[in-house]
Amino acid sequence: MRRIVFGLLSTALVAAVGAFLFSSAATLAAKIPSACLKDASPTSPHPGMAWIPAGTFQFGDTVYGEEGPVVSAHVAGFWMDTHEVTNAEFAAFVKATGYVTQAEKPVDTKAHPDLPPDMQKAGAMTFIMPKSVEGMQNIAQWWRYTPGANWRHPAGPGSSIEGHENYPVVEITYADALAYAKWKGRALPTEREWEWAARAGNTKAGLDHDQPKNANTWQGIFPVVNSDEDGFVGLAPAGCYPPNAYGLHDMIGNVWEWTADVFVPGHTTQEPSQMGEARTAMVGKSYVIKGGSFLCAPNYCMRYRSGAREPQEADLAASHLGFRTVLRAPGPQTAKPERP
Ligand SMILES: [Ca+2]
Ligand SMILES: [Ca+2]
Repeated sequence: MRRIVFGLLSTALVAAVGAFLFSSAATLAAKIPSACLKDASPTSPHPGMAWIPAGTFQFGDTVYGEEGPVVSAHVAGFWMDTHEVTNAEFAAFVKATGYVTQAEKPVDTKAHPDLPPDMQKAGAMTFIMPKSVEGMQNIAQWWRYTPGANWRHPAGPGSSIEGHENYPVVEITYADALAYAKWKGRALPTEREWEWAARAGNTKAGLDHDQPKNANTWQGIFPVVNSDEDGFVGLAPAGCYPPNAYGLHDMIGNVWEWTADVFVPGHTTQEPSQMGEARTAMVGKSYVIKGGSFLCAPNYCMRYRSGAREPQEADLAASHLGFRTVLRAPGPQTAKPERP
């Protein structure tokens, strides 16, 4: 399966991240300390979550083929994390449960029998900023499968999350994100829920095509020139940019975010047949990821939009991909405080 990894990457990982990201940590920390995370919902009955009201909206966009057609969609109200899940939050989960992420374990060669030896080792995808590129078709010029890369060592052996407690956790597979969500008594958002939350009440499609000013994306010519106008050449701590109208930070940019939906190209007018909690991480499946990352640039991967989407192989972790959770529970008028 993973012999097609780079094929999938050409669509699933066209945004891209990096090793340089953590090597430049000192520079980033000097600019804005690892402390941007703020609780945007201090009075919420579900701490760290904001209420997303029910709504009907135009689901999808028209920039890339897989985003269309734009269809009408309805979602019920739900609670959503105001931030991408952080290293500190994921560490608490691991400490409590002893959970071991997929990137920390050898690859399942029964599921992926044709992998070259290096890709059979435990590891994950890391972004390496090249000095130059020959065309943009071969994404192996900036993406690399790195043995030893995982959430504790996002850029591979020698890298660390020490001092990055407020940064979004990365190198997380779909199963890892789902395990965390279940431990919290929550779920991963459906694509519809995620997109509606990112719209923050705007029911129209296609009104957010411009590169956002208040989000961590890539300014300059990807992947060789990053002018750093938004303050971060790499990942930012969660919550450094203003929240949207629903109180959600970094829905657009910073890290891509897993959703619960199996990826199929394009939208249909039917609700996905596999909607709901019964879905599990299926080997060989790709899931929809949303929001773009700090590697999305105007010249490549204009996916810093609410309607943008990409497939991501379920069991392949990457350094530009994280997640946040949702809670399907009564709204703020009737909600009871969550038990600690
Ligand atoms: Ca940036
Ligand atoms: Ca994000």
